[in-house]
Amino acid sequence: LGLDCIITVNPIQGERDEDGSYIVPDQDIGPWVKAVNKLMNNRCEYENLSNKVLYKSPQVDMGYDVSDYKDIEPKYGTLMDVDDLIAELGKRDMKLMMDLVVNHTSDQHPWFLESRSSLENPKRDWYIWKKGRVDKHGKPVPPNNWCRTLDTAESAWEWDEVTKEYYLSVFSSAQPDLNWENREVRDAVHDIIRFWLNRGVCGFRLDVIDHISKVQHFPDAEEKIPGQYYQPGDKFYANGPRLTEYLQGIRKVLNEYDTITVGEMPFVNDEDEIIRTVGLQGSLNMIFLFHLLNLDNEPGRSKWSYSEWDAADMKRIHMRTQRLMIDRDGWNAVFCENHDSPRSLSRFADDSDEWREYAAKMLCTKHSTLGGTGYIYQGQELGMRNIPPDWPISEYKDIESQSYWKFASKQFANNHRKLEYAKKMIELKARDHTRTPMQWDASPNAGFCKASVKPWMRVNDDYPRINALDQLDNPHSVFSYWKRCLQLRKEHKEVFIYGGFEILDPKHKDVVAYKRFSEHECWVTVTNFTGKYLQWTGIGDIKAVEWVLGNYSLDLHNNSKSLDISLRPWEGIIGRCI
Ligand code: TEU
Repeated sequence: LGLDCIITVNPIQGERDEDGSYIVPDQDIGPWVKAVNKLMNNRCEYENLSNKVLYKSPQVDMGYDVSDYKDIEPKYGTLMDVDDLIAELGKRDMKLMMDLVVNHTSDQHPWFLESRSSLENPKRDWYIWKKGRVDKHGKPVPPNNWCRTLDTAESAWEWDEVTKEYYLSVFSSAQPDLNWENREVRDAVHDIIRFWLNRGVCGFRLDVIDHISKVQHFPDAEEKIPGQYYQPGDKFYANGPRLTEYLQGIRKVLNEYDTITVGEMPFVNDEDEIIRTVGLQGSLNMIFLFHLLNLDNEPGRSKWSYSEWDAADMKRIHMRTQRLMIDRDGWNAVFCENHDSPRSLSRFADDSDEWREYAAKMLCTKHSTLGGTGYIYQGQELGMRNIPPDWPISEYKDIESQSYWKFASKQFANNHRKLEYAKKMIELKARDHTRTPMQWDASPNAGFCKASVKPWMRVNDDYPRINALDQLDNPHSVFSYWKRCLQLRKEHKEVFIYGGFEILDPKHKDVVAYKRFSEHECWVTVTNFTGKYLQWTGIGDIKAVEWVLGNYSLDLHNNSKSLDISLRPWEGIIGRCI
C-alpha cells in the first residue's frame, strides 16, 4: 500500500450560541485548515492525513449522525475549504481520507424525513421499519430485545407515533439504520463514494461497516447479562449474511479509482472473516480490529468494566493480528487509540508527570515497529493524556458518557459502591478523553480557538506543559522521538512495514518484545510495560544486537555485550541483530 502512517484528526468545534448552533471562531481560515497548516509547518514526517466526519450534522453523536453527505458542516467550513485542504495536502505529498458513515444517517437527513412521513413513501424501505409486538395489555413493544450502543439500556427500536411502527437505530435514536437490503440505498452510497473520490479524496474510513448487513428475521439476542444493560445483539445486527456482497459492491466502485480504505469492524473476530474482508482477497485494504481496544474489558461485559491485563495478553493480540498479515495475505491497521477510546498513554502505560514522556515514547517504540499501516491519533505524538480524574462528570460531553451516567445514576441510586464504580469506569474508558481540544501551544485554549471563544469542551489543564509548539524543536520531546522512530521505520520498510514477525518470550508478563525481519535484516523491539527496573533474558537465539534507538540513552546497552538486558521503567529500545 506504500502508506507509512496516517494521522487522524477530529474536526474542531466551537461554542454553541442560543439557538444551539455553533459560533465559528472568527479565525481567518476554516479551523481545521488552520490545524492542518500548523501540522504541515511542523515538518511532520507524515505521509497522509485522515480527517474525520465533516459532513453536515446536528452533532448528536459528534458528526456520526450525517444529515447531508455532500456538504460540509458550516462551522468547519465549506466544500471549497475541502478543495483547499486537498490541494494544500497535495503540495506536501499528503492525501485526505474521509470518514464514511453509511450504516445509519441522522434522523434529520431528508431521506429519513421522507421515509418516516408515511407507510407509502417511496423511501419507506430505505430504513428498517417493523410493526413490533404487543404486550398482554395490547401496548406496542419493540420487535426484539436489542439494546442501543450509545443510548444505554434503551431499546434499539424507536417508536414512531405517526406511522405506528418502530425504526431500528442501533447507536442512538438520532441515528436510524439504513436498510442495505434495498438496492436504492446501496446505489445512493455508491454515489456518495464517487462524489468524494471525484473531488480528490483518496479513500475512506468506513464507519461500523460490519453493521450494514443484519440477520433479516431480527431474532432476540441472548438473554440479558444479569445486572448488565449491555445486550450482545451484535451477533444479529452485524456481520449479517450479505456483508461480503455489500463490501464487494463498494469495492467495485472503488476500483474505478486509486483509493485506500479501512473498515471499522467492531464485531469481526473470526480470522476467516477478517481475511475474507481485507488484504489481497478482500474488499477493503485493511480493517480496524478491536482486540486491543477491548483488552481491559471484563469478558462478555460492556466497555464500562475493567479487568487486569499484562504484557503477555498484549503479545497474544499482536501475535494474532501481525501473523494474519504474514500467514494469510492480510494487512494490518496499527493503532492504539482513536476518538472512541481513552488515551493509550493513560490506558496502557503511565501518564504521571514523572513517567509520561518515557511511557509515551515507549508506546511509540512499539507502535512504530509493528507491521502494516500505522495510524497516529491527534495528540498521541505529543503524549497527550486523559482528562484529569478530578473533573466533574458534567465536563464529559459525549452522548455515550452522558447516557451511561444517566443510566447508572438511576440504576444505582441506592448502591453507592456501584455508582462509584460507574463513575470510575467513565474516568477510565470515556471517549471524551481523546476529544478534548488539540493542544497546539500554551496560549489561552491551547491555541485551539481564540481566548474570546469558549471551546465546545474544556481544554485539558496540562496544556501549558503539553502542547505541539513546546515540542517541535525540542530534540528530547515525545514529538521528536516519534519523528526518529518513523524515520527508522521508513528507512527499513521491508522489515517494519512488510516484514516477518515473531514474539519473543511470549509468557513474560512485563515485557512486550518481538523480532521483525526481512530476507536481509533482523531487528528487535523490547518494551518494558511496567514502572519497575527489570532484568530481561528472553531474547532467544539472537546472538548480538546493536541498539539503535531508545527512549533513554543507549549507553547502558551498547556498552554491554550481554544479552541479559537491564530495562528501566517504561523503557523501549530498538536494535538490529548483528
Ligand atoms: O464507532 C462504532 C463503535 O464501535 C463505537 O460505538 C464503540 O463501540 C464505542 O465508541 C465504544 O466506546 C463508530 C464511530 O467511531 C463512533 O464515534 C460513532 O459513535 C459510532 O460508530 C456510530 O457512528
